[in-house]
Amino acid sequence: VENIASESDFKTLTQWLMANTKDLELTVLMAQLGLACKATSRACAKAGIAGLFGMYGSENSSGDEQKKLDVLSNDIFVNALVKSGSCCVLVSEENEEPIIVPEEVAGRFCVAFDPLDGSSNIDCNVSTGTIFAVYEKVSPGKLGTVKDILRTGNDIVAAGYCMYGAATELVMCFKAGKVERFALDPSLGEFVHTHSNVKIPEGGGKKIYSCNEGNSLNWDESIKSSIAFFKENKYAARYVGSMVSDVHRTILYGGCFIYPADKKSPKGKLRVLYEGFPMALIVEAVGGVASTGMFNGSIQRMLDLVPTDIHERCPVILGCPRDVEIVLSYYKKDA
Ligand code: P6P
Repeated sequence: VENIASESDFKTLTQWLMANTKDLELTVLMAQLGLACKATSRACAKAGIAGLFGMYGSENSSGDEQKKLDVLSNDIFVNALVKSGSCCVLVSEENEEPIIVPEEVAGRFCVAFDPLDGSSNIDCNVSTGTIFAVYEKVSPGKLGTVKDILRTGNDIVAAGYCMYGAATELVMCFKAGKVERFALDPSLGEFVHTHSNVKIPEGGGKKIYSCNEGNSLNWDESIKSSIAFFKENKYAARYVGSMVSDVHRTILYGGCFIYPADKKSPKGKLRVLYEGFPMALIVEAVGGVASTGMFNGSIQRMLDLVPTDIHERCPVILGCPRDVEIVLSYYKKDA
């Protein structure tokens, strides 16, 4: 898909949203998410100068040591989303409990987000990202409840991620919509629309597998056989350790990204609401496949899960159909 922006003719995220969303509250919500991504990109870029590297000195919901940038990015997103007037429930990786937005400033949407996913990479300047998924509340009245967000991934109305890399790129889609790519022009302070209707390479693209092989002793036999197959078939191994970066490369180049359940983490490591689901919506929209592999006794399409806890984990096997089907074939054979 060719780049649709040029120095003399470009469309900003706000212009694109106004032209493509008829729902004002959703337009404002997505514009506020874009603003928070810009502010987070700026914080990451100046962290070395502003003394924002290093630990904050507390733990998050997963018991992970919080970095200063984890806390700052989370505050940026929570403030931007509450101020949007479009949200009623917020779920963040950084907050143990859901944030129920006060009725007087509440709106129709529920947002699950990881404000700075892969932040363990930030102090050595390796790319990180923000991941988000948006639901529309279903409970009556203006006050949201956690039930409005503990729902199947099929109810998600919009999802996306922002990658803080050499360029800051925002990739998003509305349910059943096309995947759109925007690149931040820092000199304009605007996300510029660069690609529309992004698709994973036809035929599966580059032979790349992406996983943390440090966990291989704990893997089940199906995953071990799958990775052995990729090695025997001359696949390249690529693993950044930031889900946004590994998924962005998978979407654009092809291949697959795998974070399976294993003996140490029987439900996998990645979170359903703000890692698995948003990435699954995007991957399916670009023509890929997003599965949990064998999970709770059956091979599940990721978006069909119904989480019961806001920080629930799930195994992630996503990418081009060619490679995900190889992994699922081993699960079917070993079942
Ligand atoms: P590991 C980052 O902590 C993260 O949540 C994802 O961004 C990434 O894909 C994964 O965990 C990396 O986990 O165990 O390989 O360090």
